Amino acid sequence: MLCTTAPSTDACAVKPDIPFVTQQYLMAVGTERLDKESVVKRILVSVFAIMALALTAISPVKADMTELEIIFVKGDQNGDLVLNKAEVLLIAITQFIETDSDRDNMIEKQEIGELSKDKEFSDNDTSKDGALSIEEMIKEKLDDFKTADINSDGVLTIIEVKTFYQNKK
Ligand SMILES: [Ca+2]
Ligand SMILES: [Ca+2]
Ligand SMILES: [Ca+2]
Repeated sequence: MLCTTAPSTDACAVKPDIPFVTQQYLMAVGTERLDKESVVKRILVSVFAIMALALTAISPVKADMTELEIIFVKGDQNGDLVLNKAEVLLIAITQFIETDSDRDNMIEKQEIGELSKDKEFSDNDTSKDGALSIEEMIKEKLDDFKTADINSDGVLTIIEVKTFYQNKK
C-alpha cells in the first residue's frame, strides 16, 4: 500500500513501524529473560550468604562475628534474618535452662558468678529475693523486646538488637 496521505495517518505511521515493534518485542523478551536469570542469581547469592553466616555461627572459629551476631543467627529459627517474639523467648529460655545448673527454675547469684554483680541482674530481680525466676526473666525480655523494636514492626533486625545493647551499656 502506498502512502498517498500525510505520514501521520495510521496506515503510513504503523506500517513502517512493524519491524521496529517486533525488534522492541524481542528486546523486551530478552530483557525479561535476563531479569529472571539475575533474580535466580540474586536468590542463590543470598542463600549462600545465609549459609555462610550459619556455618560461621556453628563453627568454632568465630571469624569476625560478635557473640551477639552468633546468638542472633542461631536464634533465627525460621531463617528470615529477623527475630520475632517467639524466637527471642526461645533464646532467653534456652539460656535460662543452661544457666540454672541446680534445676530449681531460679537463677541464683552463684549460678551466674561474676554476672550477679551486673546491674542487669538486680534490675531483673523484681521480687528482690536475690534470685531470678523464669517468669521475671520472660517479663524482662518482653519489655526489652518492646524497647528494642525501634520501628514497632514486631520483629528485631540485627541493627535493632545491636542498638539496644549499645544503649544498655
Ligand atoms: Ca526469624
Ligand atoms: Ca537455680
Ligand atoms: Ca523492628
